[in-house]
Amino acid sequence: MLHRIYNQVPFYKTIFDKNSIHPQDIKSVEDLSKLPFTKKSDLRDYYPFGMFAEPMNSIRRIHASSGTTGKPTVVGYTKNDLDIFDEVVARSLVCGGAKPGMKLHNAYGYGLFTGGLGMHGGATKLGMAVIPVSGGMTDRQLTILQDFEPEVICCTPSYAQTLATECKKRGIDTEALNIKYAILGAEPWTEAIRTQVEQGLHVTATNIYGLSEIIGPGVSQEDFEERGTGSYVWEDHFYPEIVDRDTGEVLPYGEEGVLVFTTLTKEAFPLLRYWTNDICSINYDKNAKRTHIKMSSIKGRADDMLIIRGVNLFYTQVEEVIQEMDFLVPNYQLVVSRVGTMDKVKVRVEVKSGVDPLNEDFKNQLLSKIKNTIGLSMEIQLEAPESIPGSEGGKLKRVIDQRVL
Ligand code: DLL
Repeated sequence: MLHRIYNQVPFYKTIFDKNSIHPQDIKSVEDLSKLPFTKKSDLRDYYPFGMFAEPMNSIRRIHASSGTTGKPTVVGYTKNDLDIFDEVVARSLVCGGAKPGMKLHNAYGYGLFTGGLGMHGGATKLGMAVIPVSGGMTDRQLTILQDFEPEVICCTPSYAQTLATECKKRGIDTEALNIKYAILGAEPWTEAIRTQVEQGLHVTATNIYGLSEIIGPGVSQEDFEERGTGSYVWEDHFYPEIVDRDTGEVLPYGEEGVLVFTTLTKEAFPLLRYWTNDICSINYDKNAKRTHIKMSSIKGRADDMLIIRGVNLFYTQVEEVIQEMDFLVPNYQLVVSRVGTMDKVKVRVEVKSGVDPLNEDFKNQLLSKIKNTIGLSMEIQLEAPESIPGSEGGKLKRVIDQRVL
């Protein structure tokens, strides 16, 4: 693969030559650390197809992920890459509880986003009946959940929250639904949302992780019987490293840092040491069912980390505190603003039905819990149930940044 990359991707040839490294010098995965990282900005520089290692007549599909700024990142797949994609997603589905013969309600968006078609291909390979609902149109989603009786649903965790809330609002008895497993990913989420979704939809909910650049969904997946212990990385295809976000130094297992992947088998869009910007740790779990390494859930993206009065903050940390407050549901939003030179965070979070949002005691409880665990004072605004906008189908923006930077 290294020789192919060297000869067919000008970006990598330059990198190797500039660092006086030849593909022959990389004799093991450990030797990869001799190479510099590949970053999203490098991909942008070669927009749209300049990073492809195969000619267009070998490409069978193109996807793109829209970043927060500028042009999207474009990725391509050969026939063999699509087979690998199907394979890792099929594995992920099994890991999440799915079996051949079951129906998959696929509520990830179809289109340039890798979620919809990625899950679709893997489920087909596994022998499931795919219902390609795509995201949004919640009324129709609920009808299909009731009438088509799928056993498995996949969507973003925030959209699963929306579905749970809407079922409750409409008096749909979720215990009577056939749905058993929810495979949720594409954005960070914590145990708070797992509890809400599992109780709200009567499912076993697991985490699926991935990114377009590496393949799409199905880079790693949590096992339905080992929830909360991390997600298996399909490391026969994607070699993970955790590196220090400032120095780039490879960190030992168990330490938190930036997740970096090298694709080992991809043809059209191979990447060496791709800097995902996602923060987590990796480790082997000796008591696990499978032998692959596990990655912890993603705390957030390095570029989404807020620095508030010198304290680093990921929104998932607030979500974790919400989990401990039995009067709250994890429907929330962080509003960041600047007063003078001071950044301020307001937490808007919904109370459970029947709880008074004006209850000062509850407000103070949350305030001091956040102060004690995160080390920051935040403004708290408790809100009535169903008053904070949730996901309408895709990834949800939890942080509203009002600062003019
Ligand atoms: O979100 C692929 C995907 C689709 C994964 C469906 C899972 C399910 P992108 O649009 O390229 O691809 O976004 C990738 O989303 O770098 C993470 O920051 C975030 N992300 C994806 N899965 C998770 C997860 C798809 N389970 C970016 N937990 C990644 C936390 C996630 N963050």
